[in-house]
Amino acid sequence: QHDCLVSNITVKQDFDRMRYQGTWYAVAKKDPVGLFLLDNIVAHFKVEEDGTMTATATGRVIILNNWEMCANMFGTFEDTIDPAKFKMKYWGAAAYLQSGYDDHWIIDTDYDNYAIHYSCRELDMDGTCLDGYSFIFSRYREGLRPEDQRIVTEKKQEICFLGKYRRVAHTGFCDTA
Ligand code: FEN
Repeated sequence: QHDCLVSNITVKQDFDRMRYQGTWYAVAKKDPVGLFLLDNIVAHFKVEEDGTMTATATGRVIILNNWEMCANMFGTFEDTIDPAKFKMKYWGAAAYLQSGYDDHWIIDTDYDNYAIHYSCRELDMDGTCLDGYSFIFSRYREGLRPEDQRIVTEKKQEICFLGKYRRVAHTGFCDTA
């Protein structure tokens, strides 16, 4: 269970995309290699009429010449045989934002308070994750309840990212943009 093999990581059983809809505030993140969102990260998940899950995300970025911007990102999710494992195609509203195609796994959620997201971009030769990212989401921008923190810490260990997270500040920077 704690061998750090990506193939052994367990995800939310019977993931219900309908209950996952709505706003999620990133309260902590583990960054991947390369360009990413800095802070003030808020995601909105939606299930379209055809059943497809989509999401938008905003977050602060610093582009060339130290320009602070709010990045508006879009994602569409492709289903896999596991209801909690998706492939996410993502792109930015602005041309300078990188686009990509990532795994998007929901490790755990209670739908009403917390969610643990995981994405491994590159597998190491031993089957562990060489480059990946993860978000801890909360329904409340103030953060997680103490009782959820315990679960989250346990899951961070399971995905072998414990100690690699940074708190995500919410200063209101992207609230009007
Ligand atoms: C997620 C929630 C569901 C929707 C989406 C999510 C993922 C977002 C990603 C964002 C990547 C941002 C990048 C920024 C960038 C999981 C939160 C979509 C994966 C790549 C810069 C910074 C500086 C610069 C140019 C670009 O490109 N940032 O000069």
